[in-house]
This record gives sequence, structure tokens and C-alpha cells, in this order.
Amino acid sequence: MIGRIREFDEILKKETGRITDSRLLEAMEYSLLGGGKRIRPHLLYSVLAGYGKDLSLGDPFACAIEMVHTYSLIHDDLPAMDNDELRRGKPTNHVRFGEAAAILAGDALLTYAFEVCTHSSAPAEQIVRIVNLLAHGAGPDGMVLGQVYDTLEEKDADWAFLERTHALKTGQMFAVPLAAGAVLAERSEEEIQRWYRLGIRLGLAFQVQDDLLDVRSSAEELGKTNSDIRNNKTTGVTLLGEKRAEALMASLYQECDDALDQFGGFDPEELRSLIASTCIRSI
Ligand code: GRG
Repeated sequence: MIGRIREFDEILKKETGRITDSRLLEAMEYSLLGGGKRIRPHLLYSVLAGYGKDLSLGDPFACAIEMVHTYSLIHDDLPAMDNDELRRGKPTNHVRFGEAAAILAGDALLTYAFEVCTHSSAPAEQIVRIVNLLAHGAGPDGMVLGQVYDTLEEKDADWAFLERTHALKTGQMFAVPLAAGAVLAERSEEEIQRWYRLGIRLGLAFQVQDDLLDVRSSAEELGKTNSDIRNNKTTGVTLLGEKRAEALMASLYQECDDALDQFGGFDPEELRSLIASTCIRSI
């Protein structure tokens, strides 16, 4: 499993290798390759592993989800959004290539992700289901809506508002790989939905931990700048304080860990350790 994540750049390159324009490809691969924790692909592969499925079944979808995630980071870093200059340990895409090229690299990653899904040899109905999950999770009722809420700069944001924002902005891209793994493992619709809900809760735990790390670590340690503090953003930590945010993260983590035992025919070992390292992490 770890091997598949270690080889993930090569798996991605097999897909990006089909892109013809070298300048566009350079801007896409600059953000896509050689960085990132690959949590979302790892989630998908862990579900497949737990159900005893061939991991290569997940390759096109793991690539597609990482492409959508990378596009969201490129666009999120733009001057019109969070205006960040450091991401994945290097200058952000627009700092390196200019704004127009960064917008287009993001657009290209988002669009190409859906083409990559169709490179799968899975049954057509599984591909359509996963394309639907990914499009819904990324789109106007998913991650983009989360970003809309995020940019509203609600002065009176309470935890309910923040939780809704995080569920959309961060949770959806955790829910999609878990549910996609369940689709490929031919699980029931009820079970796919349960994986989806678990992903939303895990995304929330991840985000609260991210907020904690933002106030406790340097940009150098995190490999990204902390625009939340600069932009005076309300976060789990500014709203709840460090102690309550920590307690919330611990209880979300426990909830996710407990949920793993409720999937029949599933060996939770791999996913359990991924969830632990996702929630209890230092970068
Ligand atoms: C729709 C225009 C438009 C932009 C989308 C939703 C969005 C903008 C951006 C989301 C980016 C973001 C900062 C989300 C919060 C979740 C989060 C902490 C992402 C970072 O994920 P990691 O830590 O990153 O997994 P790596 O680099 O390791 O993959």
C-alpha cells in the first residue's frame, strides 16, 4: 500500500504524459507532482485494500481526485482568493507561472480529471457513479460552495457555519475517495453512503487539526503560508480556542475510528492507521 503511494507520481505521470502542450503540462505537473501528502488517493486505496480488491483498479480515480484537489489548491492560492505564496514547499503556481497560466493549469487539471476517469477499465456503471460523486463533491453543491462560504468573511460565523463550510470545502474531497472505493468494491448503495458520511466527518477532523497546526507551526514546517491569520479568517481555533478545538478533533477522530468496525467484510487495518496519521499529524 505504502508502495503504491510512493509510486503515485509515476501513476500520475502515465496520465499527464498524454497532454500535448509542454508549457501547460509544465504548469500542471509543477503543482501535481513531487509534493502533497496524497491522503485522498491513500483513502481510496485503503478502502480497496480493506475489501481485498486489486489496488490498480483505483488508479484512474485516485489520479482524478488528486487532480481536482490540486486544482482547488492552485485556485485557492490565487491573489483573488487567499493570496498565498508558498504551497507544497515551493512558490505557488501563480508566483511561478503568473496568474493566467495558474488559472488555466487549474482549469486543465479539473477538466482532465474527468477524462482520466474514463480511462478506467471498470464497468461503465461504476465509472458513471464515480464521475457523478466527484462532480457533485467538487461542484456547486460541494467544494465550490464551501469556497463561496469561505470567501463570505462572515463576521458572526459560529461553529455551525464553520462546520458546514468545512464539510463542503474539505470534507467532500475526503468523502469522494472513500465512496469511490466502495463503488469499485461493489458495495451496496447504503454502504457507499455510509462511507461518504464517514469521509465528511474525517474531513472535518482533518480541518480542525489543520487549523491547530496553522497556529502551532511555521510556514517552513508546513510547506505553505498561513493566510488564515493574515486574512483574519475565523477558524476552528479562533472560534473555539486551542483546548476545545483539540478536544473536538479528538472526539471526531474517535468517531471515525469507531465507524471503521461497522463495515461488514472489511479489514480496517490500513485505513485505521491512515486515519490516525491524518488526524494526529505534525504537517
Ligand atoms: C472553486 C475557485 C475554486 C477554488 C476551490 C475549495 C478550494 C478552492 C480550495 C480548497 C483548498 C483548501 C485550502 C482546502 C482546505 C482543505 C485543506 C487543508 C487542504 C490541504 O490539503 P492537504 O493538507 O494538502 O492534504 P496536500 O498538499 O498535502 O495535498
